[in-house]
Amino acid sequence: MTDFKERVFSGVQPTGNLHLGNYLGAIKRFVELQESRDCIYCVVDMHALTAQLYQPDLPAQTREVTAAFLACGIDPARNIVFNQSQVSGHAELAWIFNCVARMGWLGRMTQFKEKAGKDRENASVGLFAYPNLMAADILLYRATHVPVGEDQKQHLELTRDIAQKFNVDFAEAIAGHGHGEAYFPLTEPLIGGPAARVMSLRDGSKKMSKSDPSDYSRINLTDDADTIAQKVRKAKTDAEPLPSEAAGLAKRPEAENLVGIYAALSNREPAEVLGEFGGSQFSAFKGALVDLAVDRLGPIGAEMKRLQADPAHIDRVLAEGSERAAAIAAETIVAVKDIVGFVRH
Ligand code: AQP
Repeated sequence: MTDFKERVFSGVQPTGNLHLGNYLGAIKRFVELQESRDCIYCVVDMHALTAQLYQPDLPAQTREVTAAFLACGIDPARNIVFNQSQVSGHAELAWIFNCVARMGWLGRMTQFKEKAGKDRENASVGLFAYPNLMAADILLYRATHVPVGEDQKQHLELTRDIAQKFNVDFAEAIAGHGHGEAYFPLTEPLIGGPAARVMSLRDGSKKMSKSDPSDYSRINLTDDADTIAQKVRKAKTDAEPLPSEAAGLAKRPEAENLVGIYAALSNREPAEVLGEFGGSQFSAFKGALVDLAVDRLGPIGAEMKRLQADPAHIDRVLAEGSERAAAIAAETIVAVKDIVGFVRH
């Protein structure tokens, strides 16, 4: 099998309201991975159009996600930080993947079903084809690992299906152009930990989400200490005290969610958290969670605001990152055009 250089890629949509789920499920893990891997982190602005076409705040939201990356500790000198629309290879490869992926594959995507809702006829073609663009984002850099939240698992499986079909259907051309047995890696998702799926603070059966109409359902990265405290205190819970062991969280989604958030913020396992708080009432546990959340998120929110006050600096980071990303992307696009059979002049 072809050996691929280890490379991490992941993205976040600039659709506003960056929240604790985005941080614990994705950005915090991006920061950890930069210690050991070659990483590319992207603000996926083209994806942002799939849900709502005209977004006057898109530039500010793009800078907000970039500021969050930097404020959380991603170093743009060691990693590549850029916005998707500035590297044309994403759109070029996505078109080829539109022709690789099958309608049936995309029709099974649960995120499309959820986001399109009952009015499917009115959903944009972009929302339907979103997973193909996501596969292009990842495979343009022939990334081997993608840290994401649990909600993206199915899209990662589709990315592997696309890579596999491309490798098989073009096997002769791939070998003929000197790329060995496979041109694209079968990318591994990196999903895990106690916060792979952070749930809404108002309803333990729904994931915490940017688009939830209730601001009390999520903790935003820019919330101040008072707002965080209010949201945690109002978070839905049940009447029982916390159990002493993780098995006792079964069928208690709200308790499980708050314990998972505490564990992820303190870099511990839920069992250890319950070792400390088992038997406590929620009022006491919520107090400790407020202190921890304010301690961890306060500096991030403050640094985001500081960075956002200097948009020119953020734009320079994105411009430099886009140039470095484009250099890697160009190699893939040249190779893919050769493999597919487009005549180059
Ligand atoms: N609730 C969550 N728990 C853990 N991880 C999460 N992620 C999102 N929500 C949670 C992860 O954050 C990364 C960036 O997500 P995105 O920008 O692609 O947006 P999304 O997955 O569509 O989720 P949002 O933020 O909730 O937006 P909407 O409301 O539009 O659905 C991804 O790695 C994602 O897994």
